[in-house]
Amino acid sequence: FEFSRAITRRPAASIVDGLRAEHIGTPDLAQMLADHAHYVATLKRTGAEVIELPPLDDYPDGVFVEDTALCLPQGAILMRPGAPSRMGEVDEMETALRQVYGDVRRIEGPGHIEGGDILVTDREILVGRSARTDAAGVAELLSIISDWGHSLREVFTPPGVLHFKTDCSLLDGETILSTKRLEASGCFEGYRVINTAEGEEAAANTIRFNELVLMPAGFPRTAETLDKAGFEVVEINNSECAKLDGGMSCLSLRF
Ligand code: CIR
Repeated sequence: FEFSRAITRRPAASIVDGLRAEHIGTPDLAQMLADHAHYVATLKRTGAEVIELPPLDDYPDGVFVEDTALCLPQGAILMRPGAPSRMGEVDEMETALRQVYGDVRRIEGPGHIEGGDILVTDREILVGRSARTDAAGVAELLSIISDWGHSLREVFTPPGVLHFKTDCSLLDGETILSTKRLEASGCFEGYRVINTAEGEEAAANTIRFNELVLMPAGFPRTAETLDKAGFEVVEINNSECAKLDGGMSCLSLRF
C-alpha cells in the first residue's frame, strides 16, 4: 500500500454509455469530474506522482483504468477484459505504461481477466474468478507472475458481484476490509478482516494509498469502524461512478 505513482484517466462525456448491471440513473459528467478531481488531489496529497491521462470518448468505461492492467514492482501486465467494449482500453494504457515500466507483458488470450478481480497483498496475489475473469485468464496471469516470484491464489467472486474487489480491499499488510458475504466464502483465512457494516456493502471498495484510506462517502458506520481501527479515512463522493458499478479502486493504477 506504499506507492509513489498512480495513473488515472479523466472521465469522458461518453461516460453516460458506461456498462452497468442495473440502470439506477444516468451519471452526471460535471459531478463525476468534480469527484474525480477530489480523488486525484487526494492521491497527490500523499506525495505521489499522478499521471493523468486524457478522456477517451470511444471508451465509455475508460475512467476505470484499474481493469486494464496489473502493476507490480517487476513490471506491468496488460489485462484482457471480459467485457468486449473495454478491450480497446488496453492498447491505450499500454502507451502510458511503456513510459514508466521497462517490462510490460500482456495477457494474450484466449482467456479473460480484469484488474478489478485482483487483490495484491504482502503475501500473495488473490484473483477472483467472475463474469469477467475466467480460468484461462487466471492461468495466463499465473505463468507471468510466477516468473517474477509471486504466488497466486484463485478464489471466487460471489455471484452477482461485478469484481472481486467490489467486495473487498486491502487496508494494510495483514488487514482486509470485506463484506460479510465475501468473507463467508473463506478466502481470507489467515488475514485480519474488518467487515463493512450491515447495509453498507458498497463501502468495501476502498483503497489504502500511502497513509490514507480513500473510501466512498455515505457509509458512516463503516467509516467510523475504520477510524476507530486507526486508519486515516478520506471520504470521496462516488454517486456517479456507483451508477456504473465503479468505485475507489477502479479509478487508478497504483505502483
Ligand atoms: C464495467 O462494468 O466494466 C464498469 N462500468 C465498471 C468497472 C469497475 N471497475 C472495477 O471495479 N475495478
